[in-house]
Parts: sequence; structure tokens; C-alpha cells
Amino acid sequence: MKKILTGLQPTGTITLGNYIGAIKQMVNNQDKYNSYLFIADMHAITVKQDPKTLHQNIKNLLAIYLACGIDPQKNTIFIQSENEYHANISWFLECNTSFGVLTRMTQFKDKSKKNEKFTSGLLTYPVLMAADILTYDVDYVPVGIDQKQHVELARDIAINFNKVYGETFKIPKPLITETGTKIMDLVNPTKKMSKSSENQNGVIRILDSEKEIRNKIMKATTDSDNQIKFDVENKPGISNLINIYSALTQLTIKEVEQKFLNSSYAEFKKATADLVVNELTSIQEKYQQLINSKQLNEILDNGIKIARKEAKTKYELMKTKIGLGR
Ligand code: AQP
Repeated sequence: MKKILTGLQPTGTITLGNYIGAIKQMVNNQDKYNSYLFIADMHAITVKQDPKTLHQNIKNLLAIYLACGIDPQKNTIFIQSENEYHANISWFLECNTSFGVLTRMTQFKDKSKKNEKFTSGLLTYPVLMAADILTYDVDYVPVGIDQKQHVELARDIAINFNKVYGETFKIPKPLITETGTKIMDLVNPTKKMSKSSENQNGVIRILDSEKEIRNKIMKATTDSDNQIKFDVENKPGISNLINIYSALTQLTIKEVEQKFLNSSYAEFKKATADLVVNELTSIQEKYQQLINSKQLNEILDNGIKIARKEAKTKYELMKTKIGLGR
């Protein structure tokens, strides 16, 4: 059975973007692949985090994974920082990755612009992500299109390492949704919808109340020509809502346009809000049942056992290949 792996950062309550780009894909693929899903807490600290909030976000994220339909019987679920081999393997890879390549990563350029005192971890983040992926010899990495560049870097790092030290890693591929959907901010639809966004009105979070979801969608930025047509360049707001509608119904973009051919923006927004509320309400009900359950720790205990064992084997192999130790 082929393997897939992905992880999300516990940097805040996850967004509709994270759900559509990453989690939903894992749920849809969990019967088909040997699936690994982790909580990327070490990635989260590349930017400043309040320790108490981070700790709570880690637990919340696990409950959200399960509430969204991730089946612990079909996924190896673990917390990244509980597997110390990721950081060790990342160091080996860092010493085989050029500094220049990392400075050209889009996400680094965006995030470093926001804070002059950015950490060196923000620069080397994609190498840690390569370690997360390459450690388990995965075939595919389900990600949103915004992370495609990082998966491609992981491929390059693996190819280069194999060339220098001999066959060590499987070469992974990104697994992107068919439409390659990137969900955009509702207020500023030329910007990605992000957990850490400052403007709350632009971001739908998985645990938002029905009222919040409806308000945010009804107030979403659109244009003035009142035509429900997909045109990212000239109509980014409406195109974003079409993308959301399409991702949650599995209708194609063309089918969504057709369905709302004679509708007003207000009608289309209401239909989109109904859809999102419907999808998120059932997730929220399951979340409330799970958040204080003992099951969460058991799942993490099982997952980390499997993940550490595999990671240790890869770590030892790399050490030998590189010539480290006794
Ligand atoms: N807007 C989005 N549309 C589609 N997919 C998205 N992803 C993130 N935002 C969107 C996908 O979700 C996964 C989680 O990524 P992450 O938590 O590791 O970090 P990220 O990509 O940096 O996500 P955020 O929400 O933007 O977090 P912050 O604000 O902390 O940086 C990835 O698969 C990503 O593609």
C-alpha cells in the first residue's frame, strides 16, 4: 500500500482553507493509502507562540482531526516534537541544502517581510518539512497548492542526498486537490486565508459559530457586476466563493457557475454560507464530544510508537551513510 503523510501547525484554530486543502484530502484518501498525520508543533515555533496557547492548540488540533473524519484506525497520528528524530534528520539534511535555495522560498519571503526579527528557524523550516516527509519514505504528500514548493524542495533534497550518499530516500510527490484550490481571505481575496491572519473577518475557522460564519460570508468582498463567474484576476472575491462551493460539493467550477447563472450575489453568498454551516456544524458537534476524551492520549501513544520506530531506522541509516559516530 502506498504511503501518504501530512501535518498541520497548531498555530491557531484551523481555517476552512486548511480543512479543504489538507484535512479533507487526508479523510478522502485514508482508505486508499497507509496514512500518517502529525501535529507540526516544531514548525509552529518558527514564529513567536505563547506556550500555554500553543499547548492548548496542540490538543485542540488532534480533536479537530478526528472530528473532521480522520480515523485513528487508518492513520498513524503523532506529535512532531515527541519524535526527536525529525530534528536530528533535519540537521543532516540542512547540512546538505544550500542557503540560497532556502532564501528563495515564497513562504519565507512572505513571513520574513512581516517581522524584521525573524528567526533562522523560519528560513530552515522547509528542511524540517523535508525531514518530516523523507523520514517515512512516503509516496505522496497531500497539501494545498501554497505548500507545493516545499514538497518540491523535499524532492530535490532527497534526489541530491541519494546522489551523494547512495539510495536512502524514496522521492515523494505532492498530492494537490484536482482544482488545486487555494482558499483566499474573505476580506482581501488576493491573500491566502491563514490561521494567523490578523483580520478575523477574512478567516472562517472550523469552530466559528453559525452566526460568525454567515456574517463573514455575507460581508465577503466581491465586485459590482453581479455575475457569478470564475475569474481570479478580475473577480477574486466571487472566484474564491465559487472555489469554496465547488470544494464542498464536488461540483466543478463550471457546474457551480451554471447552477447560479441567474442568482444574485446575495443569493449565492447565502447558499455558500448554508453549505459551510452545514459542513462545520457536524464537525463541531463531534469536536465537543472528543475534546475531553481519554481516547486522545491513547491515539497519540500508539502513533508515536510507530513513528519513532520508523524514524530511528532512517536516522541510523543516514548516520552510517554520512560517516557519523563511532
Ligand atoms: N488557504 C488555504 N487554502 C488551501 N490550503 C491551505 N493550507 C493552508 N492554507 C490554505 C494547507 O493546509 C495545510 C496546513 O498548513 P500549515 O498549518 O502547516 O501551515 P500553513 O500552510 O502556513 O497554513 P496557515 O493556515 O497559513 O498557517 P499560518 O498562518 O500559521 O502560517 C497545508 O497543507 C497547506 O497547504
